[in-house]
Amino acid sequence: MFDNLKKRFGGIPKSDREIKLTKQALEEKIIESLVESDASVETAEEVWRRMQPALEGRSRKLSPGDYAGILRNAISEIFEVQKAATDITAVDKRPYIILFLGINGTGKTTTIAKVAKLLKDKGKRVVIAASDTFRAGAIDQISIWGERLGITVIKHQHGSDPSAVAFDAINHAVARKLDYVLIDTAGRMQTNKNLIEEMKKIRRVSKPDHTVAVIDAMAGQDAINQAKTFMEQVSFDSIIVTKLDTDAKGGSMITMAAEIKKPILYVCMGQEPEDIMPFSSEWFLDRILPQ
Ligand SMILES: Nc1nc2c(ncn2[C@@H]2O[C@H](COP(=O)(O)OP(=O)(O)O)[C@@H](O)[C@H]2O)c(=O)[nH]1
Ligand SMILES: [Mg+2]
Repeated sequence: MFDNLKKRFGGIPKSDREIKLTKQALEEKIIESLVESDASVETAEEVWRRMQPALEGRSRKLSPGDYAGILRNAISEIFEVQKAATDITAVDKRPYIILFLGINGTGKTTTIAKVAKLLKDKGKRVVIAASDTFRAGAIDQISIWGERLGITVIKHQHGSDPSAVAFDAINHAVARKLDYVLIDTAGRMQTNKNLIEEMKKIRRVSKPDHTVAVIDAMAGQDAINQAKTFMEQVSFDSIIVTKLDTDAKGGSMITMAAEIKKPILYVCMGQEPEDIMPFSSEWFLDRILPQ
């Protein structure tokens, strides 16, 4: 995981001798490492800019340890946005309604199964709204997860109004005093006006307590642009990043923090319900930086 970034960062000062790089050469190497690992140019420049106060006033010699520490602090600052993260597994309101948004195929449905299992394992009572009525097979897919996990899925027919499904699931939860309603939705391209309008309607009708954008780590820079466009149309509160078990390079996660400025709640690394874990920036930094 993130080997690309780690290798690049690790290769910057290969020895104490090499650390006598000119400032310009160091800048080039840092920015190149980040951009080659899917961070945006703006984010890479922000990391470099945040390194400046620590680099200024130092002698030209910098040990590899110093360099790693300065880089770590700069990226940590960008992840301060994590302080705003909500622990969605420990909330007071009941039912707590979570709406999941994202482009097609990013892993929304699988992520809902994972979050549902996480909640169930904590003793919470959950219902899922099969509000992806658009894609053929979507209702079956979420129903199979529901059966596997022992969680009720509220569904209507293929092609029916997704907002009505969400509405029914919420009523189901209220009547039975359930703890959570997780709303699955159809993947939509930010360019598809009808689907965006439909999304806004689901939001209006379901009045979610929390909206999660599910973003595929493999999508790189493109994923960030998608999320940004989403936010302009339908705002969201936090991010879940999927597919970290693939060869995602990791730079896009720094861009998410820097440019989307929403906390990453969980990361997913596989196709099974247990392949999810809470995100921590310390965990991430340990994986991308040389020790
Ligand atoms: N390797 C891997 N595959 C995932 C992960 N999350 C989802 N997938 C797969 O990605 C594909 C699309 O997932 P799905 O949940 O249907 O996406 P949706 O269209 O956003 O609902 C499926 O084949 C999932 O098994 C993950 O964390 N890692
Ligand atoms: Mg789906």
